[in-house]
Amino acid sequence: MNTDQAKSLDQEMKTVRTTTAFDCGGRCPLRLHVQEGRVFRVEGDDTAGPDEQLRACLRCRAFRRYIYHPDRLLYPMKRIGPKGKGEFERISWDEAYQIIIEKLKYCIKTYGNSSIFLSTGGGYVASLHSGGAAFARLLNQLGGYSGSYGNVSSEGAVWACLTHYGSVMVGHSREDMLNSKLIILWGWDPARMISGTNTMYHLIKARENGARVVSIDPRYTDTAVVASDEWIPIKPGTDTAMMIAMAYVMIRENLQDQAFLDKYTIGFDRFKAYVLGEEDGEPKTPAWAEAITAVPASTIERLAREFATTKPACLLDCQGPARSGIGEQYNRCAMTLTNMTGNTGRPGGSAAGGLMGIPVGHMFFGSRIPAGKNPVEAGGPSIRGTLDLKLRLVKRVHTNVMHDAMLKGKAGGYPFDIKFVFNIANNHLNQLGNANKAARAYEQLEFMVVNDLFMTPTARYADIILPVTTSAERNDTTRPWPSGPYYTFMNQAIEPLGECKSDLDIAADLAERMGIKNFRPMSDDEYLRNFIEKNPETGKEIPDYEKFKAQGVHRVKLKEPIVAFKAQIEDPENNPFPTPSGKIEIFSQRAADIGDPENIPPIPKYRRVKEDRFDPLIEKYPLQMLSPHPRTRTHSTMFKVEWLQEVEPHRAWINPVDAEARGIKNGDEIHVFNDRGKIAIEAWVTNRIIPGVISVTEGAWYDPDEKGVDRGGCPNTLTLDEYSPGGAAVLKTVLVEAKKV
Ligand SMILES: Nc1nc2c(c(=O)[nH]1)N[C@H]1C(S)=C(S)[C@@H](COP(=O)(O)OP(=O)(O)OC[C@H]3O[C@@H](n4cnc5c(=O)[nH]c(N)nc54)[C@H](O)[C@@H]3O)O[C@H]1N2
Ligand SMILES: Nc1nc2c(c(=O)[nH]1)N[C@H]1C(S)=C(S)[C@@H](COP(=O)(O)OP(=O)(O)OC[C@H]3O[C@@H](n4cnc5c(=O)[nH]c(N)nc54)[C@H](O)[C@@H]3O)O[C@H]1N2
Ligand SMILES: [Mo]
Repeated sequence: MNTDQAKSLDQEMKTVRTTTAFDCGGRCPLRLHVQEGRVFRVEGDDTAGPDEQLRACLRCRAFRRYIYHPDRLLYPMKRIGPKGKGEFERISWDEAYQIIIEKLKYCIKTYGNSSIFLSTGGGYVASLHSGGAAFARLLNQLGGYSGSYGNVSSEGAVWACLTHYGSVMVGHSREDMLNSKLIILWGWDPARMISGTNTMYHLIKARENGARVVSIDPRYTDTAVVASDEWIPIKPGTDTAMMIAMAYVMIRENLQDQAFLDKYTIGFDRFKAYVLGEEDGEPKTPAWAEAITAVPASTIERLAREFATTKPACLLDCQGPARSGIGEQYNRCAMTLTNMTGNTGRPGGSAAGGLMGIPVGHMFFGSRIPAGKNPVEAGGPSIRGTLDLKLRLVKRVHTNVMHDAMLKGKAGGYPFDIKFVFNIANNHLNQLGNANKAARAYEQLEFMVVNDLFMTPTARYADIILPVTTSAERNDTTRPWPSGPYYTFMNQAIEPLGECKSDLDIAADLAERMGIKNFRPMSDDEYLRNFIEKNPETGKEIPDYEKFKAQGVHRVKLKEPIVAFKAQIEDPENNPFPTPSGKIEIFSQRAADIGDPENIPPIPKYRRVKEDRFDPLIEKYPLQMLSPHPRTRTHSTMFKVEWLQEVEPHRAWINPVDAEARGIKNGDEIHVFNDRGKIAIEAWVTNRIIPGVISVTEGAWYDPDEKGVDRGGCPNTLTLDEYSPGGAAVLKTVLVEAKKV
């Protein structure tokens, strides 16, 4: 290339600062290099030195392959074959809108507004173009809609945190790990699942700084491989037993921080009575826990002593193990241990609770489009401060049973009969429990619209599919999960591909055609400027909108690391905990008032549940199945990107003991099955998982063959569509068997 050519090339090229808005917990500042209207290269953050760099992971680095994937949907489509077969034909936007509006009006008139179900998801989490809020706004102006309750990620942890602390802001900013001497990662694998873009950087620094890092997980996780000093394998669903036995050791050896407990908590005596066996005649000794957890009693004793005597120490539980039969108790027990060791509210410590949120710009997370009030939900019971899930489900269905509700409606005890579904930014057939039942539910629906970028397993059941843009094709703002602390600006890099539109564009088009005035009163830029400048938090934090837009990222300068409940601990008189007692509630009267002590114990407890390792069903289905989040995708998003498929093929982790007993060799095709379904998948025989447990990452696309075998290997073909007493989606408590094909 001669100099002139290079120069002209240079002039045509531009670099656009943006990020993705996938629901992976991170937000990576990206530079999209664009030439002649096409992104030709993706680079990561160059706006800070190593301590502050927000380093993009493999998924964002493959963003170009996602934007230009040959399977991207580029035009509106109408189903022409049987549901689920994926036979569609291209139609115009006009025709698509006309069909949708006709059907919407018909369903509202014939069955009422409650027959319209709006299902949103984690496909896109940003301020302006998030489809959930745009469609809620549209439907509210048309008389309302039915919806679901229960965050599929974290409802168990949310319930536990509200019970225990009265707040979900239980996190420390990540650099506070550097103040720790002992870090216990209890069911948390941040090297694989992003939980704040630079979390691993700070964890590794903390270890270099002398902290001992322990991973407790049925799998030898990626984090354990690269950053842990010790791996303690444990049977799934039994963490509460180990935590309670650690409490037993601390109490017997008088290692608990009694002054902390006396000053800041209520109900420790009730918990102590349970732990010592005074309540039920069963002392919760390490030997008792060993029989449940398969963790040696000596290990439990050692860790209990270490945790109680190493200060400060942080226990980081998460949401994965809580996405289970009685998952909220895992987070409650973890919080109780951090209280017993006096680590709550202290630098280098932790409050536990699994949510890890910090109060910087959390109001800014997700959509800022005002949705308005939903007339269908008017007149419901007051749910303020309630821990009673039943009250929250008077006007809604729990997320993980929405497909059951579609099948059974009011006759099945649900609040409405669903006829028409808007599925926006989710792949729920694939991602909620019991995919075969979900397929049956979508098959019998009267009508379904899916907005997506790809022909997902859910989209195959749609009547109309509307094609959506990527974040490279529009302007928006976002922030990472509550770990931050920073905001990112997504500058539009390219024109929308094909005829793609954003969900907000689509909702606005429908609104206009249905005679709704002033649906989108501002331009995108005015909206974004308003969000930033008028928001009480961001308004203070981001002084200059134009500068933020140009830089693509705004870091919030913290004087010191954020420590959850620091104020409550330093000055309790002036800063009570937001619980009814003003203290940390190891005993919760609100939980007791629900009147179901077996399922909703007012103190944290170990509890047996259906399909746990002691369920007699284990005779028939002897393996517990885990379904961790994929390193190479965000759930099912990016599934099609070949680069990412190459990084980590979809395989079931199985221990050599279990493999040998079944004649399974590494690389064999196996079937994993139970009464709900059967998946076909390649076996990976590895000591990185304990015997009795099999692991299949979530997000692989459901793909049933004519015999009903899911050739895509989607773990939700096997999971339960149920929820725990605290509202956790029961996705990790499931028994299966595996056999060589
Ligand atoms: N790369 C990537 N990052 C992501 C996501 C993604 O899809 N891809 N998704 C994002 C979202 S929406 C969420 S909610 C979070 C999810 O984050 P998590 O909920 O933390 O993730 P999981 O992978 O479900 O589970 C974490 C770990 O728990 C372990 N585990 C499972 N059951 C048990 C148990 O009973 N006991 C113990 N001790 N450990 C257990 C698993 O082996 C796994 O290593 O991740 C976010 N980050
Ligand atoms: N077995 C098992 N299942 C699980 C979990 C588990 O641990 N185990 N974890 C659960 C958790 S924590 C979560 S959060 C859920 C996530 O479940 P979902 O919310 O269903 O997430 P995705 O599978 O990523 O599906 C998002 C879809 O949105 C599309 N999309 C992306 N951007 C846009 C946009 O701007 N507009 C529209 N309309 N669509 C867009 C993507 O192409 C994709 O098809 O999965 C849950 N499922
Ligand atoms: Mo999630």
